Amino acid sequence: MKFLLPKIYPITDRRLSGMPHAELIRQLARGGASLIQVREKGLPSGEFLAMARDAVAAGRESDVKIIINDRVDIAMMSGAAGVHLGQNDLPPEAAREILGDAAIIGYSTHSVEQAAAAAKMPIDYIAIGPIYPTDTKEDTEPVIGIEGIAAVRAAIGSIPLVAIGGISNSRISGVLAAGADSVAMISALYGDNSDIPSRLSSLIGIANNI
Ligand code: TZP
Ligand code: MG
Repeated sequence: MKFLLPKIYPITDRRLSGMPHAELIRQLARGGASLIQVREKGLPSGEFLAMARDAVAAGRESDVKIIINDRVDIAMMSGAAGVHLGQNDLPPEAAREILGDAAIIGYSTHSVEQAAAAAKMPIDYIAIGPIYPTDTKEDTEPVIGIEGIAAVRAAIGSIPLVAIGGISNSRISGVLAAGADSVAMISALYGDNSDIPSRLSSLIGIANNI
């Protein structure tokens, strides 16, 4: 069965939110999240594993699936629902061999060519980005814009597609209309000090009313 992506796919960020992943997951769950990616860069592996285990436990409290960014080993050892791989991580074929058929595997792409290649891999969704400029990730590839989403959709058929990078409230409808199934977000969720659950639930409302 094809994996169904939620229209809004939150990604955790300890720096921007000032909160541990597990606490952020509880808040995002209150706002209606059903799938959350835990993104952690540069921590020693043991500390990342401990945080990932806390994150998975927090997700279980509300039936939220947790996806671990980059690390197949941490995804496996924490009992996460899956992993989100980048172009320089373990290849999707290897991740599938390790995690098995039930795991959710996502794969980041940055061009139509990469997305077309990804469409032949054993993955559950393709991510494409950055769509717009973003300050959240350093050294991003060039932005591909709304036209890029449409070109990727044409190249990959009906595989679930996540758009990422610089997507704010007012850009959600254009991104979904161009062919994305889901919008992954970081700074739109934590960019100011407003209440995270109500922020997310209003973003989900925007995405569902298109
Ligand atoms: N990958 C491509 S752009 C990006 C990632 C992780 C950052 C997305 O964050 P934001 O704040 O939603 O632009
Ligand atoms: Mg990555």
